[in-house]
Amino acid sequence: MSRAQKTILVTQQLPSSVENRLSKNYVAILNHGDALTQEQILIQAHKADGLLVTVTDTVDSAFIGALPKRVKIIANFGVGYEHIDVEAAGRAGIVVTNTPGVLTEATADLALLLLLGAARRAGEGHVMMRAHAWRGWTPTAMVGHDVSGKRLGIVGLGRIGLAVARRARAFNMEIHYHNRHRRALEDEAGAHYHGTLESLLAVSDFLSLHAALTPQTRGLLNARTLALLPQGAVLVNTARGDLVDDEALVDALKNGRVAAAGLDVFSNEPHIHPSYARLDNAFLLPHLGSATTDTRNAMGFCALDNLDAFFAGEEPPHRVA
Ligand code: 8YV
Repeated sequence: MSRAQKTILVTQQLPSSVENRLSKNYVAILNHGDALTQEQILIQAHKADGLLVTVTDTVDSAFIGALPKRVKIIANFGVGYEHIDVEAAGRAGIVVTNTPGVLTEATADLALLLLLGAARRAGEGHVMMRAHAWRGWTPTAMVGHDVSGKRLGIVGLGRIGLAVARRARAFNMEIHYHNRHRRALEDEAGAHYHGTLESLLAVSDFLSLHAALTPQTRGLLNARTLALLPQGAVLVNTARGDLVDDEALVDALKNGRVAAAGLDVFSNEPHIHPSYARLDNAFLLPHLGSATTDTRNAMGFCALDNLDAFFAGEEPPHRVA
């Protein structure tokens, strides 16, 4: 069967250039409405040879078990794939792919935006201006925290962590990191390695999370570990909300143990912990890490490259199961 006869079911609207390329090469079942539920996907899946899914789709073992045999590949639009049970997919003989690399720079930019925004109280200032509540400049109003000369702890020095480190050096920050394995010297570029998370936390005036969400990293930052940060540290999360125990972070933001947090990702998106929206020192964005036109196009094309290779009988470039 040629590629043009293969059918791909897409669960969310994609950039038009991506949908156009998909529709040229495949029978594309597109969705320009709300995100599909598992039941809605399953109703249409019997027509599909592949699924193109996003972070909002829960692809768990029950769902995979209910997929018709015809579905042979699940191409994820995104690098993180904790929402897909890759072991269940493997058992079912379904290939899973992701889109690494193409969103590294955009996500690292956003981490710096959060780091600076949280440190310099940009969110509070913006809200004040929008409310016409600014009473004028004073020497003591809305003072924040310097970034220059501070220590930045990076949890997970992978592609995005490295790109954050490169940017932070330009802001004169000292880079520390914790990884399961120490990076090669040329990757470290002077960054200080910590063999344990605890050791990294103790020196992190700023902490930026770049670890994948796994059973081991879920709740990595909790009451115990947050208490190891220097008093008044700033936390940045562009990775996954479930790396952080929300209750513990809310407490730490309330009592000043953590001076500010810049958060782009949350547990149970889009239903964020209600306290975040009430905390002046929480600088919040709605999961914008990869949200630029070029990057979202590149993510879509990367997902299509994976599908093309698979249906050409080749190994997809970014196979994770
Ligand atoms: C994506 C992300 O927008 O790629 C990831 O893992 O978190 C985001 O940048 C999202 O996953 C789209 O599915």
